[in-house]
Amino acid sequence: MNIEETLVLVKPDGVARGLTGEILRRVEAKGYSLIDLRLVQPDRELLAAHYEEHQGKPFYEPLVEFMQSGPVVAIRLAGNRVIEGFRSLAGTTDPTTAAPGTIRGDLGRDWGLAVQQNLVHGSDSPESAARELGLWFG
Ligand code: DAT
Ligand code: MG
Repeated sequence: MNIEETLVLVKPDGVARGLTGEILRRVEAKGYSLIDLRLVQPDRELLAAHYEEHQGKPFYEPLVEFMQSGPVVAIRLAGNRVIEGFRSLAGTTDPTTAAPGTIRGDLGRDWGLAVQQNLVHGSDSPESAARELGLWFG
């Protein structure tokens, strides 16, 4: 067993479309545990720290703007190999090509929305998870 914690975000598009429950259902059905959960209206400072690795990339500004467009559900999620496991549940970054069966593949709307509107975020390593959980949950 390798019990880990990860940061999951239901992004503004997921909250606005009423998909928080469906996303939580998938996460709980997989056997992961909700440790903490909050509705957050993130400010630019939080998002700049969260997306530090992407600063300077062409999609950075639209991404930060989009993430401020409405409330986000932040989840502290625990489970065996949950960092890798949640990213597998989420699917690859672009909803157009994310595999069917994944959150992004099944629920990411393919009607010309920008790639950043891909419903969820999940930390990508133990180091990222520790850093991001600190930012969102203190
Ligand atoms: P992921 O969220 O799958 O970990 P990432 O960390 O590479 O992906 O990028 C963070 C977010 O930025 C991603 O969820 C959506 C957006 N993004 C990434 N690549 C993009 C691109 N080429 N065009 C537009 N948005 C992009
Ligand atoms: Mg990432």
